[in-house]
Amino acid sequence: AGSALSAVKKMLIKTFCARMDHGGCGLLVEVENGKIIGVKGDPDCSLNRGTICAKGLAQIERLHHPERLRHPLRRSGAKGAGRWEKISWDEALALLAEKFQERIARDGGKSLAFAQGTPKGLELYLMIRLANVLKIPHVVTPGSICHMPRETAATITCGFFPVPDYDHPPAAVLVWGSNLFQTNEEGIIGSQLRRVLEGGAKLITIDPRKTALASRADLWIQPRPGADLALALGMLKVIVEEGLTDREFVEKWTAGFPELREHLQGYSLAQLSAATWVPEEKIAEAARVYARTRPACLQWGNAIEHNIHSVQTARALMILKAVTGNLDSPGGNVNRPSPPTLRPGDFVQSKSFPEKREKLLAPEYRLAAMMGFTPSQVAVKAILTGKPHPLRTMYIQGGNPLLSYAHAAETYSALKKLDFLAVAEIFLTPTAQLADIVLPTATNFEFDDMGHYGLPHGFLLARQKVVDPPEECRPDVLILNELGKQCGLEKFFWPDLRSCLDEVLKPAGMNYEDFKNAGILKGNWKPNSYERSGFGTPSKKVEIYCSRFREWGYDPLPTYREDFPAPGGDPRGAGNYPLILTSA
Ligand SMILES: Nc1nc2c(c(=O)[nH]1)N[C@H]1C(S)=C(S)[C@@H](COP(=O)(O)OP(=O)(O)OC[C@H]3O[C@@H](n4cnc5c(=O)[nH]c(N)nc54)[C@H](O)[C@@H]3O)O[C@H]1N2
Ligand SMILES: Nc1nc2c(c(=O)[nH]1)N[C@H]1C(S)=C(S)[C@@H](COP(=O)(O)OP(=O)(O)OC[C@H]3O[C@@H](n4cnc5c(=O)[nH]c(N)nc54)[C@H](O)[C@@H]3O)O[C@H]1N2
Ligand SMILES: [Mo]
Repeated sequence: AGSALSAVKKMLIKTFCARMDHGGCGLLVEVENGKIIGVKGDPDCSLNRGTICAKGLAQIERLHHPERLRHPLRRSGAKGAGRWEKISWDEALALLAEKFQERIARDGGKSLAFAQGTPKGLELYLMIRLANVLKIPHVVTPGSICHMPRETAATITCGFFPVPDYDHPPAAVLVWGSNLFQTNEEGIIGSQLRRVLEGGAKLITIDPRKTALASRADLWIQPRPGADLALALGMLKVIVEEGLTDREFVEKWTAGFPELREHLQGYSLAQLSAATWVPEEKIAEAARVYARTRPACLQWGNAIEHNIHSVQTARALMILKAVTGNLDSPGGNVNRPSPPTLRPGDFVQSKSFPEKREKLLAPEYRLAAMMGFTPSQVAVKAILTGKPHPLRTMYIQGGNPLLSYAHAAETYSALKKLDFLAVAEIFLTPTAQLADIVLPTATNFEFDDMGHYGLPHGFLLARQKVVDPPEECRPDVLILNELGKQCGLEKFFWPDLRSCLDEVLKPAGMNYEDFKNAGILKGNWKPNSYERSGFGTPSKKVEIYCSRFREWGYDPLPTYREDFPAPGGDPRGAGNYPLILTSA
């Protein structure tokens, strides 16, 4: 038995999780004869300290799944009929490059769009780079319901995206529309929060659903779905009117507090309570606990972005952090600078395409335009109506719009109406089933990657390769790199993936080998950075009152209106529509 065992080649490789969310857990991956046989949390990783979630554990099953795509495919029957023929990579890439160039020759590429779902690593940035150097303005993402409302609201209000600081443990945590234990949203690991709670921090949870977090909360607030803005205004009203603000910070570092005070006088707590279904005393209690317990951190989640006034809700929560003195102070929500790698703007070659903003499909969506993406529904409507102009060719990577966009029937008609659709996937999803060609991708553990490039949480993780991908599966980044070269843009692309990774790491004075050894690369964080240079806004202060919003015709202060569309036109959903649907 001993000699048989020694013939088996076993290895334990350290890497980081990716792709089922924004990633972050350090992992120990056990490999035997080139196959992954075990995955566990890395006890030495400072982020997860050995924990791992269900998604992390399911990776082996996912990588070895019998239904995984293993060959490039071309449709051989009608669209969606499920008949395919295998083609070679050379054929697939040549066809794709030809379809891109055909569009560019016809209308400058106006009718060509790229699309991605949840970003997973470097591949979204490479997609934007390819689009920019081809001068294609449309990169379609679900950003309008994921992350972008919070990012724009935060950037406009204080100049950075604040992240929870669980390292200097907060004494209270306000979890607002986040299901962190199951989702590890934005690379913040649920077990980081759990450790803080085990250390005795108070917990307030705001969620219509009794989540695991809600069941252990000191105070669980169960609002009417979508009423978060009214609830935030109610808490602000109590904090301001009971004098629970951090006076020194408000005086020195905020602009527009007097306007806020006056604005809040326009609401009664009774009215906000009716709008939110939360009793007045509970709104007041949540406000008092959050404002009086220092430091307190706000763990916000995706739920606040799944409603019609997401940016204003995020603005109200930004103001909540600021007036209580929890913005950029240890144990609150802090400004973690990125490590000194190649800046995303440089990586995507934004200077190759300065006129992008004018060419966007929907420049009237100013905040989306500011972030440079096309909201998904704008693209769907352009395909269906030809307005403001048609989209005819689409390349989708790492996304399944048929399931993840609103209005599946409309999305289905749109995808079917395209002249040409290519989908890069690991499975033949409902979206991929509507494609003209399908490209089988390699995925995490199967190539060198870094995570999560471009996410503003202040660190970068070396997601090193563990095993070879199935023979014909290729990483998205390599597909895009190859497409760029086939479109005659060699000078913007690399001989191989390592050269690309090395270029990103160069400003940090290292290459990918050094990075693998380091594991984590952190930005140089110092608390209260505003004391040195002010906040990154025109006034150098936290802009409670936002004059840029006023100029653009948006509410300069977060404003709740009774006439926001609600189910059945009745905020209580009475009459014909007694139920409210919400999703997690
Ligand atoms: N009703 C409802 N709709 C929602 C949401 C909700 O909560 N409720 N959430 C919204 C949010 S926040 C988001 S971000 C979107 C997500 O929208 P999508 O990203 O479109 O949805 P996913 O199902 O995550 O699709 C990701 C796809 O990527 C594939 N994939 C995994 N790894 C790789 C890889 O390495 N390369 C490639 N090419 N493919 C890969 C997976 O097989 C999967 O099919 O959905 C949004 N839509
Ligand atoms: N298992 C798993 N993990 C994932 C993903 C996945 O698809 N599956 N997707 C990843 C992605 S792309 C994202 S963006 C994140 C999202 O992760 P999270 O930010 O945690 O968001 P959700 O889980 O969609 O919703 C969080 C909570 O909001 C509650 N909620 C619903 N409606 C409302 C409301 O109106 N107000 C309030 N206050 N709460 C409400 C829900 O009950 C839920 O418990 O997860 C990432 N991680
Ligand atoms: Mo998301």
